[in-house]
Amino acid sequence: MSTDTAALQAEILGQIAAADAPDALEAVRVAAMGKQGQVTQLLKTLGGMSPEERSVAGPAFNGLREAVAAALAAKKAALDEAALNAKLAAERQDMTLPVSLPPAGSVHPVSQVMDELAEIFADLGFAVATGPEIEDDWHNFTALNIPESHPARAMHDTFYIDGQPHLVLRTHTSPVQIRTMMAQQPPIRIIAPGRVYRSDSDATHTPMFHQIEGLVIDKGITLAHLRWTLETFIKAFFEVDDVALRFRPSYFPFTEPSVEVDVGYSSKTGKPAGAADVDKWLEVLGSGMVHPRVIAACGLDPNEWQGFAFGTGVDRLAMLKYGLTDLRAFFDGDIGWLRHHGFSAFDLPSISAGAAL
Ligand code: 2NM
Repeated sequence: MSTDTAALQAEILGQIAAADAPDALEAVRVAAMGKQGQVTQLLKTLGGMSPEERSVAGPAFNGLREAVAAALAAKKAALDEAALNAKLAAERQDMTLPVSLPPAGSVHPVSQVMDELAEIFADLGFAVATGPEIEDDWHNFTALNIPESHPARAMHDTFYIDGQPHLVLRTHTSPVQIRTMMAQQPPIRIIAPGRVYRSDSDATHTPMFHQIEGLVIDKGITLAHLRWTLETFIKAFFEVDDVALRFRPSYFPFTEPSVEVDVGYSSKTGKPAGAADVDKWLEVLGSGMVHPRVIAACGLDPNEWQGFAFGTGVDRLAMLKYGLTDLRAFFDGDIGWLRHHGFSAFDLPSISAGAAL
């Protein structure tokens, strides 16, 4: 390398070292390696040299070009890293600082009502049971005395899993009761809350909705136990001391006898009421004595064990208790609706407040 080339390299590397910002470094790069840059111009002179001159100057000039390019790249990386570190330092937030605003989220009315129901039934000695939302047709239908030809099995009600005709989205939470009866010995006292699915969609039906069902299996269980349990539950849930109930004979394949329960309602208070104040009836529950065939299907002797079961819609209970009118709004995820109708996460139902017995 000639002294000229060595001097030029030292000069340019000095400029690179002195560049303390990306635009200063870019100016050095253009002055050295740009079209009119010193290194570029020097490389162009190779064309006019004799082969002997070029065999000496060529490697020297290329060495210069490589040294400058490497120094530029190293300096650029160092400046980029310094810039990133400065940005990160400026943006740093202390996540351990206490929040200055109250939490903005709220508990959905369906979740609130589910919690209230679990609380009420826990006080009556019921455990919460859960099960899969994708069920096989034996647990969802057959064990519940719903034979192959029953209309509830028809395609328009039930969502079937593609290519697996024995699997359905559960149409009720009753299969949880079946699984419980098969897994544990009586006495059984459970509630089964959860999502259920039916192919139905209009102003009062959504293809997914929430149910809660209850089951008691023991010796000597009668309709009187059913009646007391439902009356106690309705009073606790609606926070009233007196309630008129109307038990109407009905039909479900899985109960015999089957009973639909209407709650006496006072339009004046907008709440369930005692007989003297009732001016309309609302149907709120289906129930009955568990069919002996259902008990037998679960491997229990129906001559030894009896029980009652009931079921109701959680979404509908939430509408009645909290004066909500549009079922579809429940599942829109509209943050304004949630803010207005939601509940504080700290406002858990308890015996001393809210849904108390
Ligand atoms: C209802 C109405 C009546 C019910 C029955 C059972 C089981 F598994 F024990 F047979 N579970 N749920 C039942 C009875 C559900 O919902 C309207």
